Amino acid sequence: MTRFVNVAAAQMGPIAKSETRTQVVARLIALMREAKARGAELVVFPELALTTFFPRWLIDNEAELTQYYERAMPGPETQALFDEAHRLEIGFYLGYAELAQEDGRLRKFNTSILVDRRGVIIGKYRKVHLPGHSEPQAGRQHQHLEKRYFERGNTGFPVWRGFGGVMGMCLCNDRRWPETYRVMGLQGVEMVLLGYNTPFDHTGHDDIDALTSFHNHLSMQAGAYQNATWVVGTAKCGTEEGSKMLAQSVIVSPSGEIVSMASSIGDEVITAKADLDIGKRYRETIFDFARHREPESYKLIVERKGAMPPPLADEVSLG
Ligand code: CDV
Repeated sequence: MTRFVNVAAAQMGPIAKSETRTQVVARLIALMREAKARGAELVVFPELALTTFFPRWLIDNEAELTQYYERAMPGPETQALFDEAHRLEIGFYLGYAELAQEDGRLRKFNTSILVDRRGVIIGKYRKVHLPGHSEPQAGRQHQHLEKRYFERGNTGFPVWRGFGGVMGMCLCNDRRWPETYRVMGLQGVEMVLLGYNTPFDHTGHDDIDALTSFHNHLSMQAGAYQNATWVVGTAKCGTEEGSKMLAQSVIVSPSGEIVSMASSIGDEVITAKADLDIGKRYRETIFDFARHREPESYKLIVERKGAMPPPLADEVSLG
């Protein structure tokens, strides 16, 4: 029997610093209703979808900083989103900044959750690959201080059964790392959900930054194809507090093809009827990991001391 997931990516335009959680949640609910009206059973929201992208600023005042984090999920302002999901019988992925009391201290994570069609959280992921810096960089118009405001996630990359398949999550910069997809691929992931906030000026090198859009799709299409999985990538985009951020949210098939893409730089829902068995066909042929992967050979490379091969003798003498 063919297994379909009607999935939506709910791209968001900018969230102003002055917008309240209640206002943002109202936007999320409007997008959720549209996704449902278009037949979706699962809707994917962006990374840090409840606030403006605050790592662009140096915020020294702890009380000001912690306003951007959620102490509980659902909390007083986000409960309405869960209630609406339950009422509509639609699941969702949501990225947010998490403040957790753990190991006897307050810990900060860049987190996403997977919520089922009853409005129950069935999975939580904490971002592993944190980009940017822990100290502000001189000369930058916008900082990127994720390493200051979050700890590296401690969940690894688990997968969850849900929506008739095997679901995985990651967040933004994770999508650029092959290990992200492969760790989930080795667990049989069939659909990877991810949200992103990608400023166009993120490296400070004009030639690299000009390829922001290309690298976004390249990473997700390669991750999808090489791991026989659907990938749903949802942007928060547009010009947010003076920072231009990439849109082009996509739904990518295990073939590596983009089957749906946002065309605006604002709030927009895109959908696809995702056949999970497309992935199965790739996993049983070209990417049959059990038959074709060669982990012993990879181990030999990893065990060699240092990532670079030793210098050639003539290179040494020329030095
Ligand atoms: N939020 C992010 O993780 N953004 C990064 C940028 C800074 C490179 C990204 O990979 O899109």
